[in-house]
Amino acid sequence: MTFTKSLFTAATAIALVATSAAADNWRAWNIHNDGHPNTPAMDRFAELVNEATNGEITIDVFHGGVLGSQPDALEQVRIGAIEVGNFSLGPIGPMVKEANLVSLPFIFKSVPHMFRVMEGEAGQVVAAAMGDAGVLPLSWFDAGARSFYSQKAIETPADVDGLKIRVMNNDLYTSMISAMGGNPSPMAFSEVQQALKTGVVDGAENNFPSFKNVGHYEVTTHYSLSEHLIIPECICVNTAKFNALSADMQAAVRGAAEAAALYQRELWAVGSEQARSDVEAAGVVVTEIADKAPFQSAMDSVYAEYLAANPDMKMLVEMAQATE
Ligand code: BDP
Repeated sequence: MTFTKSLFTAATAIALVATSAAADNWRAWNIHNDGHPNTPAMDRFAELVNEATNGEITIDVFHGGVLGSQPDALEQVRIGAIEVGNFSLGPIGPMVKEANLVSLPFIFKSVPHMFRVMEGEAGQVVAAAMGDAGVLPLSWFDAGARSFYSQKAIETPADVDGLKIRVMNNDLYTSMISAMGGNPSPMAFSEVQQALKTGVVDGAENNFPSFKNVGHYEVTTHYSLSEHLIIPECICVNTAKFNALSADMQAAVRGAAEAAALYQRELWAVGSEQARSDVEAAGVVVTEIADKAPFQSAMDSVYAEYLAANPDMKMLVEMAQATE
């Protein structure tokens, strides 16, 4: 009995040593720099993971997109070369069909509506499909709404006609711009400021914090509140890496991601107001659009073509639209 017990104790001791020797160091991708709400939120995520796992998992967060463009980094996380990151669901659409739900213009009525959908049944379908594809979402970040900016106010879809507009990599966004008569130009985020400055594009679309933080506002005169896309972001982890963790470690990492997301949403609320007033103070004219119906009806053809090509997405779209 004593012998068995001491053997057991010795085995446990060896196992403990082995576990701490195998402490896992993860790399996290973040496209944003200091001054953007997601940067301290990702730092907080790393701190919380370290605490909650007693240092068994440590995370180095690489800010400013230094580990690569968003489509590249997504592929890296999918194959496990980078463990985790803060991603927009926009560029995930080409990789995970279900994630494209959120890239249909005006699919959400508001940011709270987006969260209700993502936290409901439709969100579970999207999350499961992302996990199956290798990028498992652990929590959702607020990314506000995206609006157009250019050297003139955009108050109706006709104002987009003939403009070259930068979009993220996703066919739904090129269709969205084409439906208004514009010329879509998919481009990496890091190239947009220069493209606006040199006139390679006439405009782009983003939320206030991103518009401000990488200096797009310095080379643009008008920001028009079309709010055509409300795209959630995630803390997404390589699925195999996460599944290989013990149940306790999984709970610790998920809990850290959820807490970091709540922190991010607080930072976002303050930061997006601040970014708006900063760009206005710098001289950008912000135009309210009282009636967005013309923009919404300009998207009818985008929905029709999309659902004709992806009939299996109809149920998910209806589920989102039926969510109160
Ligand atoms: C920002 C998102 C970031 C995108 C960027 C873009 O947070 O993930 O890469 O927009 O437009 O709002 O590329």
